[in-house]
Amino acid sequence: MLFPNTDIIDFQNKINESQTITLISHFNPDGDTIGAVSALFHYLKLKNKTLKVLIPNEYPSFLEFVMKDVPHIIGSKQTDDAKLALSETDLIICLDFNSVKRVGDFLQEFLITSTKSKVLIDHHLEPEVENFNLIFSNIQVSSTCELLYEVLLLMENGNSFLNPNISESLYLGICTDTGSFSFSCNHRRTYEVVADLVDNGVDVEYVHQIVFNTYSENRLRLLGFCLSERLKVFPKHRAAFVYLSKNDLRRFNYQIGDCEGVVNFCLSMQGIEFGALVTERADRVRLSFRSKFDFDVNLFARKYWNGGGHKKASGGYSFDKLELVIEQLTTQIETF
Ligand SMILES: [Mn+2]
Repeated sequence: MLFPNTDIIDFQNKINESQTITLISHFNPDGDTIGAVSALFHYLKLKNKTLKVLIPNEYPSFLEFVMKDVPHIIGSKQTDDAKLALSETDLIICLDFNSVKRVGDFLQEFLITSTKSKVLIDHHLEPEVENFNLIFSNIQVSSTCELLYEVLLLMENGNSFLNPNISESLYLGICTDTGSFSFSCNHRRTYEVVADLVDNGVDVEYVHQIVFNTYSENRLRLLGFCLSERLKVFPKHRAAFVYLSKNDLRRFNYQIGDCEGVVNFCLSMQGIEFGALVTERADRVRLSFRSKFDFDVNLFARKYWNGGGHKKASGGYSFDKLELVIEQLTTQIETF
């Protein structure tokens, strides 16, 4: 069994004793955190709970198809509602993050100081045990959605709890967090879970079209620009990165999510094992890292870039100027 029975019973009791439950995703939401929030929303709706869904900032539009039936609060826009969702609730369930920092600067204070019971369901390394009352953490699974499936299945004593909404949401998290089944998916169990989801209403081709084939013209041209004008390759060091300035983003009328996946193109080159994307944002420079094989980008992001994540996918940030960040990253690559 993945988790002790006592934890499952504890979670069940927490849900039973709560009338209002708040679900919260991480900042800069991806398919896994949104899929998990949406799946759990549909599951708890069947239990007649009053649900509040808190998304710290806007999610990319390709995730709208699972959120359209999920009433939600965007924390960065509806700040008062967001605070209320964390204070006037009986239970808070955090999905797909390991640290309260991941809900963003504005919300983390309210999440920490909220006296309500907090449950974490997540697959990132080293969850902050001190900040949660109950934790379901496993780093072997493909995604939080796969983990959530296991937790709900245990809660239901192995009986099916899936309907098309829950299945589609869980599938969304698994297919995005594995890059369409190309990484973090070496376990047989992932495919057993997916088989069950397909049996219960997922149209794989439809989800794939919606999630992966919905580039705007600007997004596609931005990708072309990244690869032809902003790609630096270090063949000797088996590394490559793409950088984008605020001006570059403006030129292509950047929308949230438009840089999704750009970093993976670095790794699509033969002989390149470390890839990064450096983007200049309003208040900081953001970095995402990817690796093939053994280089641990979680450690790398923790050590140098105020961040972390997984061994093969991580992120961080810096308050230095873009030029300086590029210089620092170049030096790091050349010294490794
Ligand atoms: Mn995830």
